[in-house]
Amino acid sequence: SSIASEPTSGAAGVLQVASIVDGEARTDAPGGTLTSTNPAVTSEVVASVALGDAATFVDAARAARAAQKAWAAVPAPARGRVIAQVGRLVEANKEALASLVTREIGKPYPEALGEVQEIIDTCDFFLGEGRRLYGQTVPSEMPDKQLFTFRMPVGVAAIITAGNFPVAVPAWYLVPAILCGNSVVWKPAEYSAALGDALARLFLAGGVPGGVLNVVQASGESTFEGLSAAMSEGLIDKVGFTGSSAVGSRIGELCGRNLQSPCLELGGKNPMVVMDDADVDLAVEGALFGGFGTAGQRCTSLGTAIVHESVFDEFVTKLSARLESSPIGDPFGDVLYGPMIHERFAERFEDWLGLVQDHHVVYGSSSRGRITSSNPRAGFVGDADAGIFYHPTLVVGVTASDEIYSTETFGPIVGVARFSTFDEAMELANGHGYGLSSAIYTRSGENAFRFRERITAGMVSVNNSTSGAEAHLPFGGNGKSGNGSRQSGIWVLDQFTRWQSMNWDYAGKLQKAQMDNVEL
Ligand code: UN1
Repeated sequence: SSIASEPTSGAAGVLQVASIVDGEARTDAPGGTLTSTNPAVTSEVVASVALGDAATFVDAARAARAAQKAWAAVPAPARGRVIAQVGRLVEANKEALASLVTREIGKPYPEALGEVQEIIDTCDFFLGEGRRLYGQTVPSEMPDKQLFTFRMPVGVAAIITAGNFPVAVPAWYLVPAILCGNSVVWKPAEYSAALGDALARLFLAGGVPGGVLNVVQASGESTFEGLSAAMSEGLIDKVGFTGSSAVGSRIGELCGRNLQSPCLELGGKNPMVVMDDADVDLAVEGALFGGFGTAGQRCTSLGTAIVHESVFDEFVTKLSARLESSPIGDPFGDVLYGPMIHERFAERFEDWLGLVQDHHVVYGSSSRGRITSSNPRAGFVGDADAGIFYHPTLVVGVTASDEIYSTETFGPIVGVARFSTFDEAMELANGHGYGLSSAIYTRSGENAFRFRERITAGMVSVNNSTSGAEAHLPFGGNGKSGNGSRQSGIWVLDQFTRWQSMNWDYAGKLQKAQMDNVEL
């Protein structure tokens, strides 16, 4: 069947989702069938997903390879117009796509609208880049000779993304990759298969040719197997991966064996330093949103608040009070956060709750863990028994030797550590080895710049939360958070293009570089 702009609805509005290779839905399911459910009401089936396997991935890579040269031959400004058209379609479907984000992964609706807006912003940015994609003219060592640089497309990009930002983060890869003249094999997270399908259909309906964007719905292991086979056949030129540091390191090994450097956006343990001169109320709001917004399931979520001893008690008391009064529940309601994305995230989160049980857990100690009618929460919005909801947990008195200090948790849990000197704060802010996002709360410009100089993270907020990066600044991390690659803005162009140099000699005689230079 050919791809129209609307996904097929089966019984009771259940979306029928399959891989899309060369513009054709692959409804056979060699990898079995998966059911995608609403994490706020797990009895509600969102989609039935026909999974592909490793061979589907290789087929998709072949289709991408076959389509790439013709796409690269389309002038970049015309590719930009296609991206602009995709942006307009996303805008026209903003509420529908945001509702599907809320239904399939439980992200509160206002945040889901913000996520869809990030796609629109990305398309806006890259419409303009289609008319730039600048190279340079460079002087030569010799007379009658001119040097140039050009950006070349990479070729075929394999993009593997996570379920917590199921449409914006994929768009950060797909939009620039396609704009730069590449073709793509995209593997969305299994938790967000319907969103992967919906976003891909908007790209195809906007005018991206079928072979230029292929979607493989498959398990992680099949994808790894397919990626590895496609790479050994020379079908993949670039891998972009957003997900855990553990999987990122496997992808990195595979790419290394194939002499490729992937774009890796991995985990975070993002610190927030609260100085003695901070606006504590503002810092509390930053911790509430950064740590508990999206149920802590952002790679930029706050890990540990590192608080000066003089404001420590005030900070903990105020943050506990804000948590106490913040509604949690139905992500279509007015809530601080909704459910965990999937039962698999909840299982890992339960492990964390076990690990911190000996700590001083100030909030949620009497009612911790899963929110149900037998472990209720005042002010819960919706039906607690129907979904995967968790009480917020604040772990007070975290030190560098605690496991929770140095490991990403991906759930509604925040550690609070105490410091007295700036050096101690910086040691705690960097010592876990991640380096994605960070924040400092202070009224002093000097503190802010000293923090910026000494933090190893790729992103720094002053008096704002660790999460909420804008879509046109470089996004990415260091250490365990990635391999130094950056997405977004002009910086991502270095992921999806390679520099080509050219020299043009019009002297009419052979001039030898490094030998026939003009003597001064
Ligand atoms: C992620 O969690 O993978 O900075 C990305 C933010 C968002 C992106 C998060 N704009 O929180």
